[in-house]
Amino acid sequence: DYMAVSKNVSGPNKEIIFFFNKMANEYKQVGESYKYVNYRKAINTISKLDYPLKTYDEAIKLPNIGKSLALKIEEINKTHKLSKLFFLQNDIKYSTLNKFMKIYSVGPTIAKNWYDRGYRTIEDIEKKVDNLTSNQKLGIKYYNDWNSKIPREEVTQHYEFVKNIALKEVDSKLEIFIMGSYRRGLPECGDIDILITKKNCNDKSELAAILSKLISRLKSKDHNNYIQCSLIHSGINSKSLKFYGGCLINENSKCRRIDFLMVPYEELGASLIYFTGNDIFNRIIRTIAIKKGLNLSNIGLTFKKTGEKCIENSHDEKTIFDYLGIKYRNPEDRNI
Ligand code: DCP
Ligand code: MG
Ligand code: MN
Repeated sequence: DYMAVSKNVSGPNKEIIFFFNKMANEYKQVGESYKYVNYRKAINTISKLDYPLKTYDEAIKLPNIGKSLALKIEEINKTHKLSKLFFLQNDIKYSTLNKFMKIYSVGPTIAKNWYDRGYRTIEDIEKKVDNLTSNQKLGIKYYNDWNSKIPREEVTQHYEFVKNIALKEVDSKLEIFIMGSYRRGLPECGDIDILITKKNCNDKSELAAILSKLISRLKSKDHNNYIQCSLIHSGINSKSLKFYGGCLINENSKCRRIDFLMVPYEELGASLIYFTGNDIFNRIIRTIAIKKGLNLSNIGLTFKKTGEKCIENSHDEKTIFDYLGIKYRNPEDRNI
């Protein structure tokens, strides 16, 4: 099987999975993607076991588990703690970098530079950094809001709200999907991911105009300035048509991060796969494609050698799974 799924978060190894999840998230947060992926792969291995994993010797034999992770498994079983996690969470440098990287549009290089200049708090950054980009300023303004998870029910409200306006005020032939962690069925989401296409329309300039119109409707007073700020609005000259920003569903709510992706109808299938994720699932399915001499991207499936399309119109996901020779997987089973 190309990836039996980690449903066993309550299974016999839930404590190990709990700690490994925390480690993965720590590393993801500071941009150490190699370690992040290693932890996710280990979690995937461990969650498939139907017996409790106890010792180093048992653990080291498993796929995706090397010496360092096997040692940690034994430590968790013996002490019900993980010293490395405790260390990361209490290390001043590490936790400061982590804090800075939670500002939208701040990566490891900038965070480290600020740390080396002696800055330690968000207030330091606000007062002492004089070359903040406008996105970083928004990241600071909405620091708490954008670092809070959104309950699933609220994401549903946003989706219904946006869909209604798009269909009634922009174009009734639009197809609007809610993507990301929401489509994978998770109870809370980091942001709101919306995918839009127009049935049988592959004309990029028409799609760009539709996206601009939708965003301006959503910014308007008629809708209580639902969209409060813009981070990225990329148009016809860029690889993909997208808008990233902040939005407010009602006065009592927090400002939420929202990502719109507008795609040609022929790219819908590949876009659905890409934008559903999760990121690890995307890596796995792309690796499967590569092994078959194919290249899967968010725009479609192509032959690696010639770059030609494998499927003329790929507006559904199943066609792509079929072509790759793998069983279709429901979005809820893509939480790897
Ligand atoms: N994606 C990806 N690689 C990235 C970023 C995104 O493959 N570096 C894809 C997979 C993600 C999807 O886009 O699932 C949406 O991206 P998000 O960052 O919004 O992630 P999720 O919606 O999965 O999680 P969250 O609840 O944190 O938003
Ligand atoms: Mg998301
Ligand atoms: Mn997103």
